[in-house]
Amino acid sequence: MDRHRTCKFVSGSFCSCLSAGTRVNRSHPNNIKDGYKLDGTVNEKASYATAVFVSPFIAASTTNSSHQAWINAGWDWMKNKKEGYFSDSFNLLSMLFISGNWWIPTSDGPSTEADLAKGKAGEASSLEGSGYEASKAFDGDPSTRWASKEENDPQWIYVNLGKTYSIHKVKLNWEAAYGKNYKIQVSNDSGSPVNWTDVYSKKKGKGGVEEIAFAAQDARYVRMYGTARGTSYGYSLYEFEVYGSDK
Ligand SMILES: [Ca+2]
Repeated sequence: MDRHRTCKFVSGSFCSCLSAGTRVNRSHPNNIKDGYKLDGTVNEKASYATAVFVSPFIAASTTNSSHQAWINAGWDWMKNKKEGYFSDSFNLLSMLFISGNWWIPTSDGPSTEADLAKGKAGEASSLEGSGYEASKAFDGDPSTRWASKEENDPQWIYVNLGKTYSIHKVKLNWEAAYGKNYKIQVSNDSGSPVNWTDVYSKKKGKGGVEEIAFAAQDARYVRMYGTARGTSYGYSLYEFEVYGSDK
């Protein structure tokens, strides 16, 4: 058994014991005291059900769906428990874990990467007018923007990265005139791009800043292809950033 499976087995067995109601806890989270001996009995000095001890048990119970009633009781217990910042922090962490409010960290955060599109040449299907050129979405300046002609679908904007990169993320910083439905596409054509491959499709987007990660793609050109606008105006991007690495 590998370590992960062993941990799951041990915590699962232990929590089955807890939720079934043993002499020690009598099947209520409040009966878990602040100390155990290795034989499973409660330390003589233990007297207080503190979240530091209780909440990790509740979290560990999520290894098996047969613990559901116990988890529910534990959740209510945690929700109503008020101690000091130390115990409350344990509760909060366990509740975040149990409710699935966490993500697996990756090494491709924006702070470690440079925007490959910054300063590169852009093209767009249309402009709302002078001052809203495609290049304004690739100038690294959050106060300038590209805007397409109003009331028209579809509309697009692409950047020419100058050579082929392996890309895995784009970041769109929308103005109030955002794209509701759009695709992110890549092309490796030489010269003016004609052949596009979809790498991502957005439905019912809400604008703002959208970070879009996808499996690594070879790309010389990267395009936002909008098919439905979020407002009656056009499409407008303050910035359209592209992240990846050299091939
Ligand atoms: Ca800009």
